[in-house]
Amino acid sequence: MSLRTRTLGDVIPRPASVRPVTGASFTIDAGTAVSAPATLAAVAAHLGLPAGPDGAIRLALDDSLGPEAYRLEITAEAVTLRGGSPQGVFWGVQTLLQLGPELPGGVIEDEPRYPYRSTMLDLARHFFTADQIKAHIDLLAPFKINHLHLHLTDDQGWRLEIPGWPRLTEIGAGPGTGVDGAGPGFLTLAEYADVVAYAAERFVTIVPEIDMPGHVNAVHVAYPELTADGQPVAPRTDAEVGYSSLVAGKEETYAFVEAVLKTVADLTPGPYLHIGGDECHSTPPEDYRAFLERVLPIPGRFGKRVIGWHEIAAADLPDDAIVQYWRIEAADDAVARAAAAGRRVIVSPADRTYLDMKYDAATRLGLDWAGHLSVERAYDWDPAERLPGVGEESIIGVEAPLWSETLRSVDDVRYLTFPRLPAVAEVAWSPRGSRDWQSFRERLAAFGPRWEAAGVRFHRSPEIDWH
Ligand code: TNX
Repeated sequence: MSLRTRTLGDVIPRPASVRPVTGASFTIDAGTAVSAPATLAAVAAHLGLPAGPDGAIRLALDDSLGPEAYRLEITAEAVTLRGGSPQGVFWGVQTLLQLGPELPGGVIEDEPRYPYRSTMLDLARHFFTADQIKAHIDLLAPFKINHLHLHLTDDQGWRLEIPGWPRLTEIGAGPGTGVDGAGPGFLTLAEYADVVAYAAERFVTIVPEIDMPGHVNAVHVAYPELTADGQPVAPRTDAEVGYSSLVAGKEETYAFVEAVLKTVADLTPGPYLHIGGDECHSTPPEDYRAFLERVLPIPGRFGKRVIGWHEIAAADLPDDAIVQYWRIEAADDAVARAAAAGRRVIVSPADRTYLDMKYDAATRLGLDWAGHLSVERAYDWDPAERLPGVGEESIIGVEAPLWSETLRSVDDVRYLTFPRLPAVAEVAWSPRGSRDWQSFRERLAAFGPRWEAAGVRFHRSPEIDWH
C-alpha cells in the first residue's frame, strides 16, 4: 500500500459528487463491524468485516435513490452507506474498499452516467476457463463495470455446450481449435451457469454472444449439412474474418439458430442475447437482411432483448434492439437512422475502446488495425460526441471489447485490460464535466501497488507516474 494520504475523491471511476469534511476521518480496524438488514447481508459480506447489530459501518436501502446510486457519509464516529438497491450499495462498497482503511471524512453522492458499462472477453479465438472468467470478474467489479459480454463462438471455435448439437463442442472446442490451435476448451452448461451466478453476486450481468450469420466456420466444420453445398469444410486457425456464413435460404439454418438461442436464453437470467452480425463480407446483402429478419425477433420470443454489432442496422430492427457500434469512422448513417428511430446504442469505437489494440509500437501483444490505444486515448473522449446523430439520449452505455487472437494466458488478458479498462469505466460512469486526464492519471497511479500485491500483471504505461 502507498503511504500517500488519500483524499475522499481518490476513487475510479470518479464519483459524481464529493464533499470532503476536513479534520474528520474514520479508521477501519480489526474491531470495526458492519450492520446491515438481511436484504444487504450478501453485499455487506464483500467488505470482509464482521457483522454486528451496532456496527459503525451501516448499510441501508433508500428508495429515494436511483437503482445504481449510493450515498456514503463518513464521520469520525460512523460510516453510513445507503443505496437505491443492493446494487447501488454494492457500488458504494467498492468505493469504500478503494478508499479504506483510512477513510477521509465527508459525503459522496454517486450514480452512473450510463446503465450499461461493459467489457468483452473473446473465448472463441482463445478459450478461458470458468475459473479464469470468475477471476476476471473480480477485477472488473471494483471499477463498477456491470456487464461482461462473452464472445462464445467464432470461426476458430465454439465454446458453449449445446444439448442436441454435441459436435459443436466435440469438434469446435477440441484440440487444435482457437487461433494457431492454441486455445481448446468450452463451458459446460453447469460451468456457464456457475459463471452467471458468480457474476450476479457481483452485480455483473453476463451478455452471451452467438455470432452469426458470419464467423461460423466452426459450425460448418462440425455440421457440414449447414453449408450451402453440404460439403465438408476444413477447420481454420488463422485470424482472417468475413469468409464464412450461415445460409439464409436454408430451413436447417433456422432450426439450428432457434435451438442454440433457446439454450442460451434458458441459461441466461440477464435480459440480453447478442447475436453478432458483424463482418459478413461473404453474405450477399439481401441474404444478410433476410437472415436477420428471421433471427432478430427470436431473442424477444424467448423473453430477451437482442443486441447486435452495428452492421445489423441495415435490417429492420425490433423496437428494443440495441446496436453496438465498433468501427473507427467518424459517422455511420445506418446507426444514426436507427438511433433516430429510437434504438439504443452501445458505444465501442475500436480506436477508443478496443483493448486488443497495442498501447504503442512496442507492445508485445495485440493488433493495430485501429491504431495504437494509449491510456490517455482510452480516457480522453466522449461517447455522446463520437457519432453524429447518436447523442446522449440514444446511448445505453459503453463497452471495451477484448478480442483474443494474440492472447495465450490470463496474464495476457490483464496486460491489455489494465489500466485501460479503468479509463473506459470512468468514461461510462462519471459525469462528463467531472472528467479530467490529469486527475485520472494521478488516481490511477495508486492502483500500481494494489495490482502488484494481487499478482495482476498490468501494463506499467509510462503515461502514469506509478506509486
Ligand atoms: C473485428 S469488431 C472483429 C473481430 C476481430 C477484431 C480484432 C468486430 C465486431 N469484429 O472479429 O476479432 O476486429 O480486433
